[in-house]
Amino acid sequence: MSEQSERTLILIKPDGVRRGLTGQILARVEAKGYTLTAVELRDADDQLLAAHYAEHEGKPFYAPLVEFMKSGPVLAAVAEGHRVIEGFRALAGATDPTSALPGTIRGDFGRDWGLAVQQNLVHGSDSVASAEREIGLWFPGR
Ligand code: DAT
Ligand code: MG
Repeated sequence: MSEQSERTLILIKPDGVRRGLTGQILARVEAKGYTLTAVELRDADDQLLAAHYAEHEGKPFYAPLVEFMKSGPVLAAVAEGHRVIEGFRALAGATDPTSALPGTIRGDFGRDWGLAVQQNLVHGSDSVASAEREIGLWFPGR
């Protein structure tokens, strides 16, 4: 019997790409046992980011967030496996990199730079509905 599959969208944000951490971050996803089924370096534009971050429109960190996400290439990936959505968010750690626990991606590699938006290295979908919506935005047709 094959495992019940679930998918999530992972983004390595421009800070992670700039700092040369893509390999180490993807290695953690693979070491945990999930399967990468798509990996692509992308330059995100306003239209894609507005759709991706629609839930945050109007918040004080929204404009800085979009500018940050356009500040360099983003590595977009799809990972698969039973409970991968919850599992990747556990690997990523808390949104605030200062309080993200050591052992997590944000806890080990991230810090607060005192900017208007947290630069916290990775994005991971937070529900099945978000994952399918976000995969459709970043990888149309997959
Ligand atoms: P997450 O990425 O953990 O799902 P989120 O969806 O609430 O967090 O927010 C999207 C991104 O916006 C987050 O990764 C970093 C930034 N952000 C969120 N809340 C913030 C805040 N209060 N101050 C600064 N940046 C924030
Ligand atoms: Mg989120």
